[in-house]
Amino acid sequence: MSKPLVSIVMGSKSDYDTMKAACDTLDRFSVGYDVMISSAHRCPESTAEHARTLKERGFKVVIAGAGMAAHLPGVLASMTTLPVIGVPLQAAALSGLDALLSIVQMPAGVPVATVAVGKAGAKNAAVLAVQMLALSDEVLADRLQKYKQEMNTEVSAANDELRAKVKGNQ
Ligand code: RP5
Repeated sequence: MSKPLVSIVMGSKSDYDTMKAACDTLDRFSVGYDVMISSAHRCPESTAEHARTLKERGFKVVIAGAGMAAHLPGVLASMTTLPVIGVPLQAAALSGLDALLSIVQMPAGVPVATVAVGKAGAKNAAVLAVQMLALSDEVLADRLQKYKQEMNTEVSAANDELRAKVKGNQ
């Protein structure tokens, strides 16, 4: 595993079940990461300290997951020049729509690359981070190519299986 290049931050321990998909995906690509809980609302000072020192500690990309009034990705983006990928999480009453709107609607000049709500988003955040890192890493670029090929093969096998099982297809 390489030194940590991706900082994964989430607002609460209740977010980990979903954000684990980002950790697992980075593991699959053998990309080093650091994972932590830090809340923009409940511990703003340490969140700011983390954001301001990301670059000097060697991180290249940030993945931030949060639910409800999900300010964490935007707050981190406001204090670093590293790219920040925001993962809206399903929490409480509004099933993630609240977090999605909060994360995606950043004001001009402070982007957060917002992915899908929930586990698909957490996984895609990791794949997107790998794609960013692969711009200057041929080994990672090769791994991404193989990953796409594997997805292609899986869909093709599922298609063959379905077509063999369902009578209507001749
Ligand atoms: C957000 O509030 C967290 O990201 C979490 O998704 C949500 C609820 O947090 P808990 O009350 O479960 O700690 O800050």
